[in-house]
Amino acid sequence: MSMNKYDFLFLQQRRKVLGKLGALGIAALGLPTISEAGQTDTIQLPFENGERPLVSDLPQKGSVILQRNRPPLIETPFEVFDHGVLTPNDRFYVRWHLASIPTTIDPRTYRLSLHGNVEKPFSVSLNELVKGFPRFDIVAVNQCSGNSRGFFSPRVPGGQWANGAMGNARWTGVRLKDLLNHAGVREKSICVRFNGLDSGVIPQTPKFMKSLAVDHVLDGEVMLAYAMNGEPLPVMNGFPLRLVVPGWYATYWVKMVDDIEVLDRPDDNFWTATAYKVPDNHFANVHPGQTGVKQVPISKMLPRSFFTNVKDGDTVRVSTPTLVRGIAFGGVNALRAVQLSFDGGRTWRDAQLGTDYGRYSFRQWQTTVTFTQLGRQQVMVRATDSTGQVQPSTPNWNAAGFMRNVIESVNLNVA
Ligand SMILES: Nc1nc2c(c(=O)[nH]1)N[C@H]1C(S)=C(S)[C@@H](COP(=O)(O)O)O[C@H]1N2
Ligand SMILES: [Mo]
Repeated sequence: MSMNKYDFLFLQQRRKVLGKLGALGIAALGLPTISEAGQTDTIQLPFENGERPLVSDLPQKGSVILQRNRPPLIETPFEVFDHGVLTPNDRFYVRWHLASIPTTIDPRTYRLSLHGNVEKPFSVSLNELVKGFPRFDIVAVNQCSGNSRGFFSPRVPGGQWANGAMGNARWTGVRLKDLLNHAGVREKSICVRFNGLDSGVIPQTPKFMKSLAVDHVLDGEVMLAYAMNGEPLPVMNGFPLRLVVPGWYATYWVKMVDDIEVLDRPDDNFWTATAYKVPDNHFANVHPGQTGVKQVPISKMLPRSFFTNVKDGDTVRVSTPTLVRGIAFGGVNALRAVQLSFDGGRTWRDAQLGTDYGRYSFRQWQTTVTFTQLGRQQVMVRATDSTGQVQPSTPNWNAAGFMRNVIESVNLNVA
């Protein structure tokens, strides 16, 4: 038996998770209510009614923004993105649809099964999965479809996120391609459906399941991750196994996966067939109230870029070289360039790009600028991907609040 550096993760995890969850009592993942948490710290998200509790007593989490208790909705404070391109696990955002989430998982008895339209259905323990299949690593951005929904105008229902419903991590695990080849996908297979351990409080609630086309799942990048930034996944981020779909919105990144089924028909389950639709046009954009627009399943992420060391209203010194920096990503395509404009978008100049962690990762950008005029100075940032696709200068709008990727800007006060 070969040693694997990830073996220890599973042996230690049970105690670790139980220890921390134990402190919160039996309800554990039913997070403490705001009053129980006794928290007075708050953070103001940059839109109306944007005040939220800042909490630091959630299982396996550091200081994060509590958007909602149950099911958990937790946002990453934006300053975290200034510290590096990999988002620490304990600050990584969290989103669940259904309220019944296991609070303890025993990695020694956990099993993953793969079945459906395959030659040899199988089921494996975590140890068998780690030892039996080649290890695969990728750095990729996980972004909620509704990231930045709080900025939609007119406002739309749903979690009122600022820009922190995203994170970037190094994911380690096994490729779906290797799992599917092991089982032998039969002819006439259409899609592969992923199911996790969470469920609704009433039995009628549809299980959260997502499907992807067979060819996509076989692309050699779609994977099941058992580690995130070299550590076991936090329970709230899907311990012990989660799907990683590089370049696609996080709704597909099913957590706590224990069941994979190959289907020889389109998937008609609610979360795949009905939910998560967007207008069938480039930026998922309609006029508020517009009807009759064809809707398609959400899929590939668009390019985005953000300031991380300055924010709206900050004061900077006149005639002094000032470092401005941030992060950007290309979405489903690689990032080609990040550019800044100081004249309202008339002209753009390239920012310098930091280390490249791969096509699906955040990438740091920076530039040094000397402001010579006193008063208000607007700075805009935009990303271009490898296909030449640029962020739009006007915000998109759709009723679900999905796929925002408008050019970001800050107004600085030069003094
Ligand atoms: N099992 C399960 N997986 C899930 C979900 C869920 O409700 N249940 N939500 C999805 C959605 S919509 C998002 S945005 C991401 C959030 O991933 P995170 O909580 O690790 O940040 O998980 C995805 N995977
Ligand atoms: Mo999401």
